[in-house]
Amino acid sequence: MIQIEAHMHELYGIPMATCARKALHVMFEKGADIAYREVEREYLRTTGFRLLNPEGLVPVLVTNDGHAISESSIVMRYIDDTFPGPPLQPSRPLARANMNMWLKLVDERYFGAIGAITVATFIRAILGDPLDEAKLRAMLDAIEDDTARSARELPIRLGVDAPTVRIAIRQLPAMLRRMEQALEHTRWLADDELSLADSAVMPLMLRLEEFGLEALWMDGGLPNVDRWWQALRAREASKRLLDLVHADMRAQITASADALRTSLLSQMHQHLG
Ligand SMILES: N[C@@H](CCC(=O)N[C@@H](CS)C(=O)NCC(=O)O)C(=O)O
Repeated sequence: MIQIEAHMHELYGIPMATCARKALHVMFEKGADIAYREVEREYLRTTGFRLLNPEGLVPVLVTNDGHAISESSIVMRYIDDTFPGPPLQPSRPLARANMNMWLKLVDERYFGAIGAITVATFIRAILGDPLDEAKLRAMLDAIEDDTARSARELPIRLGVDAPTVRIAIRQLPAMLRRMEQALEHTRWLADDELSLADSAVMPLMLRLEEFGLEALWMDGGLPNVDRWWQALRAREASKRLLDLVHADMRAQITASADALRTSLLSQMHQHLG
């Protein structure tokens, strides 16, 4: 049962979820006084949580005066807008446009790509072999949005042969190439100062690392991405985010990609060109 402390912002997440990590990273970068409420996936189905977000998804930020804000990019902007600390949305129009472009790409393309691979490996493994149909039904029934529901089902049934995974195998190398190019001109993704763009991409890179796919940028082919990742990972905010890793879940995520890693790496390397 969640105990709500009065007069304190609260950020809801589930363990190691990519979109919750976006908001958490911003919260840590800002040093924002927000309580992190980590709940289990099942809690997202409760009436109480649906009152906070009818979509049943995290992250949700509940403000100290009781307003609930969802959608990771909106939560990130809200935290940056309302808390003191270094601004994470550049004021220079071009840098701000760059940042907005990264947020859009992550929301509309790259989050779905990493999600497809996560579902085809880790979530598929959770549902067992042979597939636990009742558990799958319950998981799908809990997804409010029709598009998100059908995006979930196919990679569970087909694994890496699902069309969305085939697309992800092209999109994630495209993301890395785009990062490499951007980082030729600026120290961080959107600007010479860290911005929300870096916090938005960070959890996707963490997930690639959790899958054991870091050779994609570490083999010398993407030196700017490698430098950026080392610098980002070394930040205090990133360390605090990594403190929230569940070692057993991380091991499960990595293991779920074991049999596929060589093939994923070789296909993605081809798309890196
Ligand atoms: N567009 C939303 C996506 C939110 C979303 O899909 N959240 C996932 C975690 S990354 C979730 O809550 N999943 C619930 C589940 O897997 O049952 C955002 O960026 O916040």
